[in-house]
Amino acid sequence: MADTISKVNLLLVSAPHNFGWPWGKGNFYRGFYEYLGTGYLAAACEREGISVEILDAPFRGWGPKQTREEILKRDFDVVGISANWQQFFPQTAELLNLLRGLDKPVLLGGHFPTIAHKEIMRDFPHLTAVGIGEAESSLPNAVRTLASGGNLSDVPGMAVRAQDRHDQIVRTEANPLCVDLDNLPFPLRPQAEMYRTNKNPGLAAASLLSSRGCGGHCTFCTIHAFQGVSPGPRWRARSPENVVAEIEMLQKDFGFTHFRFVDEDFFGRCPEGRERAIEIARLILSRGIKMRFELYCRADEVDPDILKILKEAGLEMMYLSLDAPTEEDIELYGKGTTRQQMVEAVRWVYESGVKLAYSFIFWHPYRRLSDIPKAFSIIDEASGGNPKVYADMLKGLETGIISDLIVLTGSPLEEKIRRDGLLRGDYRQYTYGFTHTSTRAAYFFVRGYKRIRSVVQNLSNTRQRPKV
Ligand code: B12
Ligand code: SF4
Repeated sequence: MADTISKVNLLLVSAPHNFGWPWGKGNFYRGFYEYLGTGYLAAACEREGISVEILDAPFRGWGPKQTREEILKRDFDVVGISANWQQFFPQTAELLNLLRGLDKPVLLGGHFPTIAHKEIMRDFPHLTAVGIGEAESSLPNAVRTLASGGNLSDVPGMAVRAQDRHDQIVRTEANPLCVDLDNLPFPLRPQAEMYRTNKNPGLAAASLLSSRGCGGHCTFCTIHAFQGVSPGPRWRARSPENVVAEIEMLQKDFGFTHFRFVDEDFFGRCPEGRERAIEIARLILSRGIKMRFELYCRADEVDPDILKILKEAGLEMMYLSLDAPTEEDIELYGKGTTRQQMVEAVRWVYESGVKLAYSFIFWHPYRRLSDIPKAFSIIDEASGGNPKVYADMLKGLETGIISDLIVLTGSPLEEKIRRDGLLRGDYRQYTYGFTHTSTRAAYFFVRGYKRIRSVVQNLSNTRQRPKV
């Protein structure tokens, strides 16, 4: 058996991305954040004796056609495609269509395929299966089963066509969520050198995932639809020792000095989570590790004391998902954060000297034009009315005021907007109407501006793209 296993080759592909620029044909987005899903899966498969090659299409800037060509150049038994983002699903769909007729099993996985597995299996009849949820335990099992000519209907965590039920799409029970994250092997990083030497210094970072899941309940988010497929606690964390051991390995083996925590909820919305964050900082300091890092966080988790020790340990930038610019939006988005917490979080990060970044989800179907002036009031209040501080704080705004609500399949907001008769499109990509006609006009005006701006940015990015 061991011999058979050692001969199994899995090709893991990160599906191509394109932000949908109006003149972006053939201009595929080069993912600047290192994606860890394929690395974790590759490490789990290798531990089971399966040999794995990773193709990182977003970083290479490959579109669906080129990705297909690269896939066909390789020798493999099973191809697994990682397609987390609903926003990028059009490119995944194109790739899947181009792979019709491939005489090897094709698996798909990630956030969006987990949530929309029924529709995807229906629309792509040549797809062998969709992996459901986190797949460190199910993927090796599936690959081994396929390579030995077996059927996936007995493998946990798969959506398959049941041959004994007229190819009806059925989902096998998913394994429980992995709680002991320290037991997972560190993700493989065959592209580490490319990320480390990215010509844009802000992007030359290694991603780190120190926890999984989130204790929040934002109504635009799909984290609970994704994780709800497997039993287990919603937030799970690695120990500080395990996180710091990975940092040390990344420094020693690859020379990384810049890191980005990509946790959905670094602090876990609980006292143990905050204590863990402090312990990570203490360990970095006590071991004399010289590093810079950045992280995302909710406004209700910012604390000046934790900020202080994290900054000493190298925290360089904190990205606050403020999301809701008005009281009504806090309610609509289910943020569970008060306006006061947002104001304080912005002020504390700014005063700590850590670089402040934040975003709002401004456009949504229920927006009133009279909300526009309110959008900046949180920042105004955080600045204490000081025009220089206000101007400085505004620099942290990431596309902010002009960013749209993306209605994600499986999110609580999808249901509400559908009930209100405002949802357009289908499970792949939704748009929506507005309840106020004046908002509609303003939205299209801003969208026109945004398009022009993205074309300008696109042109300058094209010039600055790293050679890979
Ligand atoms: C890095 C990142 C990005 C990077 C992408 C970089 C890259 N090179 O690809 C960037 C910054 C571009 C990005 C952008 C966006 N992102 Co983002 N991003 C992430 C983030 C923080 C980390 C991804 C990661 O490394 N995860 C760690 C791995 C281990 O987890 P995983 O991907 O889930 O993988 C597991 C399973 O999914 C499964 N699996 C994965 N692949 C496969 C393949 C097979 C074959 C199988 C069987 C299983 C399987 O097994 C894996 C191991 O357990 C996640 C949050 C998170 N922590 O996951 C959000 C996340 C993926 N992003 C999200 C969103 C919403 C966005 C944006 C839409 C945000 C916005 N409003 O603009 C944009 C999309 C672009 C756009 N505007 O059109 C959502 C996805 C929601 C959805 N349903 O689509 C997430 C989940 C965050 C959230 N909770 O809302 N993002
Ligand atoms: S805090 Fe982030 S990950 Fe958590 S529910 Fe809200 S949007 Fe989703």
